[in-house]
Amino acid sequence: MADLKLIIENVVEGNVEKVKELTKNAITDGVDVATILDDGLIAGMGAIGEQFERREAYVPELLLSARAMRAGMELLEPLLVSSGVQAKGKVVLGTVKGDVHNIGKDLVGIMLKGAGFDIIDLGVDVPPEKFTDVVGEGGAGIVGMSGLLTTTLSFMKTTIEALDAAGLRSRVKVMIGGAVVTQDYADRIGADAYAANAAEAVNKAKELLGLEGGSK
Ligand code: B1M
Repeated sequence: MADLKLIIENVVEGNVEKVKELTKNAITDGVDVATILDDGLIAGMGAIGEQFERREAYVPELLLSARAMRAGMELLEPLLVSSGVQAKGKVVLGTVKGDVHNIGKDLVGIMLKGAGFDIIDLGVDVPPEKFTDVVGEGGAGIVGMSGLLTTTLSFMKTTIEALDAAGLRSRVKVMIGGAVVTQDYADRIGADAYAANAAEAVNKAKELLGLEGGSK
């Protein structure tokens, strides 16, 4: 437990090398990967987020913490992505237009990959037409959108409308998530699923494609 507390502290401090070292140590000590992620790295981002809300931290500090968290995540990625899993379907993933937050989206991508999905990661600040272009190329079963800003959340709705206008909506399921997204919002904009975290995203994706192990 002491190590996880140190991981939190060093993510908050934005100390990349220390986060790497502590994450490696936790892995070597046999700490469960999900625990390192949830109770160490993500908890650290949560703590700096709270400081940001209280105006005790500012954007540069957030960036340093994000960099430290990503350094830890990179070490966990091979362990989260289990080998030899059969491809379950293709997910086109991106953070919506105007929004550059990528940590949650990347985590969802890693977990989906680990569960056997093919991921086409469009990155951040993805305009609706980019989603429709890629879905138009065929093969995708799910469009996954991440959004962390209230101000740009409406691009999720715009993207669904763009898929509709391009005659592609019936071809794909739409899953959304991110700190400011709710089930209620998903219902209102006509998304097929909402997931609160990366593990739930995997269950919902399976459920959407009618695969075994979905949450229903
Ligand atoms: Co910004 N930011 N940020 N930020 N940032 C938030 C989101 C904020 C809540 C902080 C706050 O005020 N409390 C706030 C948004 C408020 C709002 O709109 N309601 C905010 C703001 C205001 C801003 C700026 C406008 C600040 C400014 O410039 N004044 C600016 C906007 C830039 C832009 O996008 N245009 C900005 C910038 C930044 C940084 C660049 C400095 C940095 C991002 C670095 C990066 O991503 N590379 C940053 C960060 C780090 C945060 C906080 C602190 C942490 C976000 C994070 O990575 N969390 C965040 C505060 C917070 O969330 N508590 C905040 C960890 C991550 C694992 O969680 O992304 O929620 P999350 O993902 C989860 C789930 O939500 C879910 O699964 C993930 C894993 O469990 N999930 C999905 C996510 N996507 C999903 C998709 C799915 C399913 C589930 O299906 C497809």
